[in-house]
Amino acid sequence: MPMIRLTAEPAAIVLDTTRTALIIIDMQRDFLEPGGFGETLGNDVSLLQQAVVPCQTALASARRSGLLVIHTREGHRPDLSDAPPAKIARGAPSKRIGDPGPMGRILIRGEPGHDIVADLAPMNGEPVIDKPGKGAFHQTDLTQLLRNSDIDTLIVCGVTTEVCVQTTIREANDRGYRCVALADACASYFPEFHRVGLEMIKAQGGIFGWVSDATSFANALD
Ligand code: C5J
Repeated sequence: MPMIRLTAEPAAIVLDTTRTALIIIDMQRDFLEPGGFGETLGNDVSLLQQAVVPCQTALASARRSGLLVIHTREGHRPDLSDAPPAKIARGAPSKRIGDPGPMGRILIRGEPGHDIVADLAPMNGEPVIDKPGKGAFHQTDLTQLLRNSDIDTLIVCGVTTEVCVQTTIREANDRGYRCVALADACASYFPEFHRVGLEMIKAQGGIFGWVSDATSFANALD
């Protein structure tokens, strides 16, 4: 069996690469580029750029090693029928979900802002999960997809650390998956939340997962 040992905290983890998937969360223009959802909420979107190269490192290694690679995108149907009114109404953004912006309608499927950034574009055959919520399991077919590929471990990266990355890891943990967050391949608009978000995952002996980094992941695979 193609077993590898990945350096991680709170302890190293042994993975079967045939049962491990890399899941890249919401590396979309709407979160990483000016004029999208992230900026309408008042965030400095440049802070998320630092996750791009580590995500590329993890992605290239996963592809070379034949791991299942899954991409996710947060967004809604054009008629907003899948968007909870409470989500649309929340906060005091400069533009709300569905409003027109420089990259098309904010957080709407099919609009330029909803696309994954060019540096991490999915390849043909890599599943892309469109999710209306923060967690990748909520109202998606991710469970079935993982079951069909006999996956037991998720390597998780993307944005933002304490929102969609952590929500997905919590959901996955409760469903019995082992999750490893790649610290440098995740990012937040709030550096402190990024740090503490990762601490939360690995505290108490790994209460809901492990934390590693993109280079360690690539070294373990290559
Ligand atoms: C947020 C996400 N932060 N992808 N979404 O609203 O983390």
